[in-house]
Amino acid sequence: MAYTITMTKPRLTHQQARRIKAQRTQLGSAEAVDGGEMGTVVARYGKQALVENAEGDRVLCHLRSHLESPVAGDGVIWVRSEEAGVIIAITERLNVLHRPDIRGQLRPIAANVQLLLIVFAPEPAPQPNLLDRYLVAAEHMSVEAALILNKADLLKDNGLSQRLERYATLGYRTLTTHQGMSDASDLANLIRDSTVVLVGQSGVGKSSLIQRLLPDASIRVGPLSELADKGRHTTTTAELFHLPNGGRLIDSPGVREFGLGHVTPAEIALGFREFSPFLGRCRFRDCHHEREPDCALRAAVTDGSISEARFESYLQIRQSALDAS
Ligand SMILES: Nc1nc2c(ncn2[C@@H]2O[C@H](COP(=O)(O)OP(=O)(O)OP(=O)(O)O)[C@@H](O)[C@H]2O)c(=O)[nH]1
Ligand SMILES: [Mg+2]
Ligand SMILES: [Zn+2]
Repeated sequence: MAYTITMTKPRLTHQQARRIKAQRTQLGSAEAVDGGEMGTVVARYGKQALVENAEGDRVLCHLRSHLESPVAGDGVIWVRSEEAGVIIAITERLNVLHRPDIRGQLRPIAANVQLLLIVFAPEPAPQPNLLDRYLVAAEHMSVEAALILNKADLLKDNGLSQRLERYATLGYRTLTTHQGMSDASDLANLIRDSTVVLVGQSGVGKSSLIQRLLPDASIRVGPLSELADKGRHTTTTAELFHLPNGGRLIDSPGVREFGLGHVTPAEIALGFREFSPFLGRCRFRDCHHEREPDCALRAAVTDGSISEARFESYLQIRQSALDAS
């Protein structure tokens, strides 16, 4: 299923976007906007959203049906009502991350993200091409991506460390870690003061990573045998957490299946950053990089500039995108 990105070009800072929003609300009434307060969506619970104001106070807000669905990380304008609040406008998004719900329908889950932290682990082992799919998504979203090999205490000689190393060679920031490591400064350094969303398969330890940074946060992690869902405290809704230094972490529910919807072969190729020197250099403009003569990409694989594993991964992702369309 798909984990896709829609993006508006990130030309504005979040603050600029908020300011401009005052002129361009979905409400269309500057007066009502003036009466509202700025806030950030911390989490969505069905038809309500937990909104945090500038002072850090949290209010459960109702949504207006004509508004786009607000998600964690969204800037909103809300007004107080009797016992709760009402969201009256959403600020223009810099970007938004989507994932499929249980019926396979794409839903937005996080907005205004600056770093996609792709978490993987020895258990559950990464699905084929999963990391590359996330990297295509990040590139497509114009968001930096970094990779975390978590649960390193479970590492066996299964090539995962080498895989992480290959991504580091491509210029991605990487980190190997596990929950037994008391020092979380490497993790904090990766995040600094940016807004980060953690993505990856269910059970790789995304929520556990947040818990290491924020031991006091009420975050649900770990096995709970009486629960039906294989005993996991699986994350069910994206939720935003603040770090003491200003960083913001959005935990997201893990995926079992993962695919990229609505992405063209050309966009997929752009998601493989080491391909870029070779793109557009094949003999045929519409080269599929399969059997065509004078294919610059395949030549780069032959001379070792592009790894065979990544090229295979590209072909597979492209094929599944074509199959899905
Ligand atoms: N051995 C080991 N287990 C870990 C580590 N980190 C987390 N776990 C365990 O892995 C299980 C899943 O951890 P979570 O943090 O809930 O995983 P998640 O990625 O948030 O999963 P979803 O919310 O379903 O997407 C829990 O039982 C954790 O205790 C680690 O570094 N080493
Ligand atoms: Mg979780
Ligand atoms: Zn080619």
